[in-house]
Amino acid sequence: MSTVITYGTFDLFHIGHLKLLQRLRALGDRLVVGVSTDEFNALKGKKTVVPYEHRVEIVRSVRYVDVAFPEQTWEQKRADIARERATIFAMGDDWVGKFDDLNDVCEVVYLPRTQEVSTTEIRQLVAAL
Ligand code: C2G
Repeated sequence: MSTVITYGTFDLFHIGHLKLLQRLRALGDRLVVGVSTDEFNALKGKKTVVPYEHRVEIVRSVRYVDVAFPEQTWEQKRADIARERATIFAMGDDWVGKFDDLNDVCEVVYLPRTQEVSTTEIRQLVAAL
């Protein structure tokens, strides 16, 4: 049983998020996802539109996701990896290199982002309506 673990805000859930989760699930038998809480996003300096409770429920409902849990700190990843017995930590490649320090406890993988879509672009398009 190989568990893949990833993290994200998943604000205004879009095809880029879906394609990432789909590809991550294909790397193992199980996919667990840490969804950034509103408080943690404030810490990241990231403004969100959709509240955490909705974002985590949407991620939890995606067919590729087995478990979704709150991401509240940068430091919780090692404990999460141990708890979930994750063998692969994976993110989109906008994070390439940022989590290589985890490679003593699991494989670290960065997958290409889906081009032409982002939460920021969606916000700009909606604002221009
Ligand atoms: N992503 C993607 N393609 C896009 C947009 C996002 O593959 N067009 C990926 C990102 O690379 C990331 C995941 O989808 O792996 C979630 O993206 P965000 O919600 O923007 O996540 P972020 O706010 O970067 O949070 O501790 C890690 C952080 O919590 C990551």
